[in-house]
Amino acid sequence: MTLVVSEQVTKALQSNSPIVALETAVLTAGLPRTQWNDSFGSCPSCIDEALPINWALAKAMTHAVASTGAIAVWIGMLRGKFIIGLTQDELHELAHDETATKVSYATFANAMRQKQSSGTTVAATLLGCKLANPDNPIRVFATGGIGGIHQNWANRLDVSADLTALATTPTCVVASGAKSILDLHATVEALETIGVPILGMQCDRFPTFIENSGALDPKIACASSIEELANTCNIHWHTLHLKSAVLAGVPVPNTVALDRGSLEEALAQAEHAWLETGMPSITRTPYLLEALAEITSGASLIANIELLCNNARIAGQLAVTLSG
Ligand code: PSU
Ligand code: MN
Repeated sequence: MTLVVSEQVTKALQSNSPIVALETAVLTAGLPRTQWNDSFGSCPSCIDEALPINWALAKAMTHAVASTGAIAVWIGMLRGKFIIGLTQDELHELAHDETATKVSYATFANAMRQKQSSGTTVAATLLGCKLANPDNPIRVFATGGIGGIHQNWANRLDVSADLTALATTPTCVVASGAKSILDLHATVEALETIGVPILGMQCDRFPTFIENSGALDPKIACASSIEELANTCNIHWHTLHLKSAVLAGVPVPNTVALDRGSLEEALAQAEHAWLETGMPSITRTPYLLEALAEITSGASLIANIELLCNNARIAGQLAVTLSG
């Protein structure tokens, strides 16, 4: 058996208890495995500075979900097993495994055959939400930012399989939009094409991950409360019987947001440097995230951590509302 659904998840789905899926690519490929370093600035209060940053974040997101009364369900691949509902020990092993990178739809089967351990992207985690129970999938999933259509797509087509998964999985993804390293207008257009409603949480511009959105960012519909978001989800899936995802866009908390546009030049340089490496496209996002942390002397890391914890909490509230 290479697919494992934990008993807790099976029971929670049967009893319609609130649960929130969490992706592990953010742990294996999105954040450092080193401890907090004071050169980054002061450590966000939601994480334990004595632990490796990615592991501290895993604990903090679990706590943020639990604080709402929902259950955190980590999804990932450990030694070739696709596990929906990793135990604390399994999650610890994955977060500390230096060989673990990220798997998405296209790389999953091969990595599984080779019994690798790997974090799952939004796409692969959405697959887990569906496989947990095809008749009654996990309905809420929290992450930092979704993948989408990369810039300069006319020269080199690079479209994340996250979009493929969002088109075919009836789960609400709670995320801070997508990184400005993507072509955000093209990404939002593609989400419209594949039938994914986007609702900004008390905002009407597509959130741009760790940056404040600006007037030129894509305009989206606004939800003023969790209840409004939950109602839209219910209508989308249960009245209209649509099978696509709903995307909830939560802006990065104001106190840690970076100024929109301030990263543009540095990102263009990092993008260019990545192209020169000749590495496969799956390494593009992790490479750019690492470069960003360096360029911003840690400010991007602080914003990333804070938004991940905030999104986990809001996803927990949504799960509680949907199950009520
Ligand atoms: N956004 C982040 N950090 C990340 C990712 C996105 O801020 O680590 C990851 C997510 O797991 C997302 C994936 O699903 O990158 C998209 O990768 P790709 O473009 O290779 O599909
Ligand atoms: Mn890609």
